[in-house]
Amino acid sequence: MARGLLIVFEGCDRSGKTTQSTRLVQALNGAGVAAKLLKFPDRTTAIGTMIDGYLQQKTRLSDQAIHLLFSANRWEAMDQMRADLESGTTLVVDRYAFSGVAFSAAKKMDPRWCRAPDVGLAMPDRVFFLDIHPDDAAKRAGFGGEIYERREMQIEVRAQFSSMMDKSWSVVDALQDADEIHGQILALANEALERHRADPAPIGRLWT
Ligand code: NYM
Ligand code: MG
Repeated sequence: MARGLLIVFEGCDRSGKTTQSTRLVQALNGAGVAAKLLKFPDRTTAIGTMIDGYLQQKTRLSDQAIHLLFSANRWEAMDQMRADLESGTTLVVDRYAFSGVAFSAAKKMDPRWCRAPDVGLAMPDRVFFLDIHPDDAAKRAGFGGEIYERREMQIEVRAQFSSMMDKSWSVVDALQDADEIHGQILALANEALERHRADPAPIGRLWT
């Protein structure tokens, strides 16, 4: 049996990643594809609780400490993720190490330092980037509730994401109707799954 694919959603805050990643997993499961939804930060773990306190501005941490906690929160999930991928389950992940680099580098931290703690994580097969201008995101309900949800920060984060894109990324216009976005992403995901079934690649590439 072919391994599962690692599919990641990235984007600025309020771009619709949670909605779209949830819908993608539902659609894949409905079509008989084994797929599981994951989210980073995973706020349910002990490390995730510390991250949540920081994001909600209840606790303060240095830029370096919070960066490393976000990375540790991915590492604590990695063994299970690898086991799932190897047993044929496709993983759909709401944010990943790209968010780690984009948000920290947007605070003027050294991008090379920011990439380092994630070195060795499984590299995604496909990344869907939900693109929204921060002025439009700011109009959406809930924007501004957490620490990084400020216009200037989001503009810098968006630029950081742009600098990380390669051919495994698809940029999707997040201002479109949710059904339209879902249709586009499902088509892209099915295409990737079909290609993988025809020519299964092992879990190879690692984060560098
Ligand atoms: N975030 C998320 C980071 O700064 N670094 C990371 O490694 C990850 C995964 O956390 N503003 C930031 C991006 C968001 C915030 O994410 C919470 P979400 O998806 O809103 O729960
Ligand atoms: Mg958020």
